[in-house]
Amino acid sequence: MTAATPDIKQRVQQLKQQLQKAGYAYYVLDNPIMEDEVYDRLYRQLQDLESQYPELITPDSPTQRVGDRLASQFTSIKHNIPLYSLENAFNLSELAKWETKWQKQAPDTPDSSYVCELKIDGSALALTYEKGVLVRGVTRGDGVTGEDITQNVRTIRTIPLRLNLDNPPNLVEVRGEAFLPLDVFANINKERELQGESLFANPRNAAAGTLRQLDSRVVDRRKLNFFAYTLHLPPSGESTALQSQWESLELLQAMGFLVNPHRQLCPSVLEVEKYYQYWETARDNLPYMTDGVVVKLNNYQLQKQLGFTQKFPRWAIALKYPAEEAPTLVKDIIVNVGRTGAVTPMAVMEPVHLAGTTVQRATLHNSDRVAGLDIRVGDTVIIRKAGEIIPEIVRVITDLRPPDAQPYQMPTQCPECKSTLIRPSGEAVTRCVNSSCPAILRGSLVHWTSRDALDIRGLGEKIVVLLIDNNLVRSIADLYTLRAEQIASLERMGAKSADNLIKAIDASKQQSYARVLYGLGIRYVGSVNAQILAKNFPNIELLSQASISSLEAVYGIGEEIALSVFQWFRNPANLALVESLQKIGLQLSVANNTVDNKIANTNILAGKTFVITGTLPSLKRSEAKKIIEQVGGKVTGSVSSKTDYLVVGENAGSKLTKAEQLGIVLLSEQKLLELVNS
Ligand code: 0OW
Repeated sequence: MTAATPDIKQRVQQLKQQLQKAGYAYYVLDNPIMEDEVYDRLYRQLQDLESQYPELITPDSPTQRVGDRLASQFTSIKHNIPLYSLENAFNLSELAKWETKWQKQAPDTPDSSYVCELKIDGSALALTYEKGVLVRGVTRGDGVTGEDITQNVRTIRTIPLRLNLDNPPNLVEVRGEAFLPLDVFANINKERELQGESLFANPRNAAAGTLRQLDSRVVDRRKLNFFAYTLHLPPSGESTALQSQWESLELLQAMGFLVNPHRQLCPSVLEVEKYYQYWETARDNLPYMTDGVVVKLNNYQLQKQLGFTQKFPRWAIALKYPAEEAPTLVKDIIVNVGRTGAVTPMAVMEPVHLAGTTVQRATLHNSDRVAGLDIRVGDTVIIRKAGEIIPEIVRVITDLRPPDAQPYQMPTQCPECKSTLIRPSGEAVTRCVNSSCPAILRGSLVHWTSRDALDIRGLGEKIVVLLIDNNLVRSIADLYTLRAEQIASLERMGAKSADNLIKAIDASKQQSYARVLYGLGIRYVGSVNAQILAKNFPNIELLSQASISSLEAVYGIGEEIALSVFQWFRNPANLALVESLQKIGLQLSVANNTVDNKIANTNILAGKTFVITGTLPSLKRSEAKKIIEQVGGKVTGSVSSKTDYLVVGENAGSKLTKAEQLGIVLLSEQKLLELVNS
């Protein structure tokens, strides 16, 4: 490799600065300074230069936010300064008592102003910067020791990789709250529901769970955010040392952090009370969860004078909003059989108005949770709903239990098909494993016709149920042999709508291979993973023959997904379905894919010339050529100085020798697919 010239070095530095500035404007200021396409082009220029001159890669480069190595575990780190939690006040009179208490300890303070900050309902993080560069991100843990999750923290776009300071101090510590915006949280739960996984009960759990993912690519896709609220600078003799919390928040913002914009400097507790009362309802319109207000004495001298108890700072308090709870009667406990066969107990209750909505049902998750609560039909329970989140049953008021209430028993037979339910060892979930169970069939058909799958307009759950109940379909493939008169005979269906439905079903044959993969409903294969699998295994034969290790090797596909895909293709009923879909004419490869192929619309290899030599492990040469051309690349037959990449398979010959002499970048099939995916 040739060394980087001063011009190249300068270009790399310039690209990094431009991309950092653009990223800050986009993510922190929410005020983009360039179009996405321009950003992407600059980003790829930097990536290309860094891949040609790896010695120019620095940890604060925008290309270094998402790592591609799985963490095996997280190391424990002792915090330099403990991350204290907060004493709680549940109403304004408790706030007044807190004020009286601290005033007794510091009666003559010249500055008793407060800073009010919304209490973000997320997961606290401690960040360390050395000479302005982010070197470590640690979870709060128990406040004294946390886990080093630096790789995951780097994916949070509102956490700067380098502080926006001209001459940064040697060491800076920043604390704040990592959180999931409500819309992101809802999408994560929707994806998990579609995959038959358990749902996160609230954004706080989802944020904490995401931060502890071993694969930072999963963290990156979850789009975590971060509000900074504490700044620790090394003690510096100058009087410029920080004097107050308000100043710290201003400086954090200047450094490039996202600081909550609804903070307020309050001269006295009267303004604190107004702030608290205003946000009790106004917070419902915020795009993230809050559970109170953090009230802090602003003056750092006063904070120092008051100090800490064993657990809390004496100079701050969390003024909480009462969580919305209400009693109601359990009228019934039913079970719902999901698309994956998971049998979920559900409490049906007297309707009760809670947190702005009428609540009638609450999931009981699984039989362990039912047993834990010992919830029975006829019980009176306290249910709780904070913000937009799924109501949960907090406890049973056993004193109000009717004498004849019986402990709940999970059914042993599937309520839909009567087959015996099983509870796989080590799993909390009880399942129906009869693949022709109407509930599983119903769920899989609804999933197949859904918007992100085959998108068969007009074929919703109601008609799916009619088709199953009238024995017109027993599998996904049966949809494609339906005749208009069969549909027209269904209730509320006329000849015209039957005809439209047949046309919509037929048109779905043109949907992309990636959509078909997603539509198959393989556990843990959501629409994003389906795209990744389609790009890496360009036809379904390759995917069905792929080993677990080759699946795991794919960027973004973890162990759980790899195993699920591998096992799915070892189920004869699934292979029979794939064979039927092949005969029907569904798209089962990228080669002749025409619709909705994200690859075809991107020109990421525009202007790049490739030569392919040797036998590739899984791609035919024509397929590799097609994939390169689909993203704007050119494939020629011979190596020359104009060649950018040589794709090398088994038994590569003279082309490889020539490419090595010319210093041409060599790519394996795997690296080619990753390049195409990037
Ligand atoms: N969640 C928050 C928040 C905040 C710290 C400083 C010293 C003790 C608490 O929005 N705005 N400000 C602080 O200040 N803490 C917060 O959250 C705490 C951190 C640990 C437990 C809570 O999440």
